Amino acid sequence: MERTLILVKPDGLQRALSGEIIDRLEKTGLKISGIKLLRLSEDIASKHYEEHTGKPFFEDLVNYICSGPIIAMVLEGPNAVEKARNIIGKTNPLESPAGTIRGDLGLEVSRNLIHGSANISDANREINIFFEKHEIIEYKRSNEKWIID
Ligand code: DAT
Ligand code: MG
Repeated sequence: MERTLILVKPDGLQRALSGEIIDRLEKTGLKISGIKLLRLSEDIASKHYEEHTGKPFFEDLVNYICSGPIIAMVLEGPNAVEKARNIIGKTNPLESPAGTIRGDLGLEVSRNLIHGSANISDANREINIFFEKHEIIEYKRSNEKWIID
């Protein structure tokens, strides 16, 4: 089953929106298979965002993601990557439609509350940065047949 990496960014926690953000994703039927609170080092943050190295916003991005605790989460389910990205919205909250997390809860691209992996290969790479194998738990939910055909 497909997995994606989600981060509730520091603004999400500071604004007490982590419950709301997780709620929206969890209610889709995607299953939480790993979750933790952590504060990123500059090294880990730079590794996570390595595709953006050298861009004008890179330093601010790394400072922001390291500025407070975050929640890292692995979500699992059919098309988990694309489904989570649809719920999250566009990179810039201003361009994100109503009904999406960034569209409903954010104003600026540099305070966009949440990260979700962009594709399956990014998801695998990012999950490996944040989670050890034993921190991802495989389990069945009793109502799974009502969520996944
Ligand atoms: P996403 O988080 O939607 O995958 P991305 O990978 O293009 O977006 O960029 C990573 C993060 O970098 C994004 O969530 C917010 C920040 N960012 C992207 N473009 C930016 C810009 N033009 N100015 C400031 N921050 C930006
Ligand atoms: Mg991205």
